[in-house]
Amino acid sequence: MDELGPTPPSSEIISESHYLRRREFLRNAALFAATATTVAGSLRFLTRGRRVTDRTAKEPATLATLDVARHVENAGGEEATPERDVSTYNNFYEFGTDKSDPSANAPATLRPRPWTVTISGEVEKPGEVDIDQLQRWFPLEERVYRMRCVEAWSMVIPWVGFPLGDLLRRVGPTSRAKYVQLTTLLDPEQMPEQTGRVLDWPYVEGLRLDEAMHPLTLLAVGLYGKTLPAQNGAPLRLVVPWKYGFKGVKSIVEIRLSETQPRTTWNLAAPNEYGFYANVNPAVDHPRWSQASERRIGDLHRRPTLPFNGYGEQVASLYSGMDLRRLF
Ligand SMILES: Nc1nc2c(c(=O)[nH]1)N[C@H]1C(S)=C(S)[C@@H](COP(=O)(O)O)O[C@H]1N2
Ligand SMILES: [Mo]
Repeated sequence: MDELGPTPPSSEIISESHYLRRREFLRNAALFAATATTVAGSLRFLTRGRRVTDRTAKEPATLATLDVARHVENAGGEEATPERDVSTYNNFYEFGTDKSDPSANAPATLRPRPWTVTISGEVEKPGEVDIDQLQRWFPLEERVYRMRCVEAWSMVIPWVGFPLGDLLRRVGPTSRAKYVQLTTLLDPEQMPEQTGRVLDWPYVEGLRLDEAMHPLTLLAVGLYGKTLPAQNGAPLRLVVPWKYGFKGVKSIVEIRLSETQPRTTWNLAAPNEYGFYANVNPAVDHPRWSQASERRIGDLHRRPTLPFNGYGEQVASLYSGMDLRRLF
């Protein structure tokens, strides 16, 4: 939080992890041990003047420049949040619950190549595909989107990726397919906090099939014109710009189509706080804070939050006839 300049008033520093406080307290001993290890690691770094890694950890990959076929601006002309903030202020609990944990930890242990994505369930063509092959199936687009975290901060991010709908059309949903579930890697060696119980692992998210097919829904493989940094969910993550950020599941290994609504991590953890739909809605407060306004990272002042995060014209029709107050 400190790296971002002015510290917001403490009323704004609200975390999805608040509900976990008691569990975190119970885990304190374990956390303390983990911190001690990290500190020991940095000390070795300082004394030897170079990064010390264990045999399984890989040097952080240099992020390759991606060939982008077209550029779509979809953030109302607003300037993008600086790359440094996008890649150092993160939520990725598999690497720790502080905003600075993912960038400090993920590049050392997450190995985004080689990487296989499994496509399963109610599809005509199930199977496994290598991430590099998957990336070649579709022309990559740069999409500049607003991202609104449920914690009431937001950013503007230039993603690189392709529509999830293009992939779904390619594999062919069966007539029974009504939902899509996307699952993060489960591997405590690469994602050390999966040894703890801060959430039920692996992290899973889901969409209704029509939401998944919507042209705004993106599978991102990069940001700022380069391969995704580990901490942002390399090598493949979901971006649904009209929903709260927690829907944007990272480091995806499986995409499963189903007839019934899939379980989703935050909804399981705190069903009265995080819904399956989780559409950005300033009129429906989180039980513990207001969602009426937000702080754009880098701004001093809060701004009003827009219904559907400003994408209502494109997506509101998906929910016609449904009670929006219930779609939190
Ligand atoms: N696997 C996984 N995916 C995740 C999370 C997580 O903890 N684990 N955090 C979510 C939350 S709460 C947000 S706001 C976004 C943050 O994405 P960013 O760090 O790239 O900005 O990732 C989402 N995807
Ligand atoms: Mo979030």
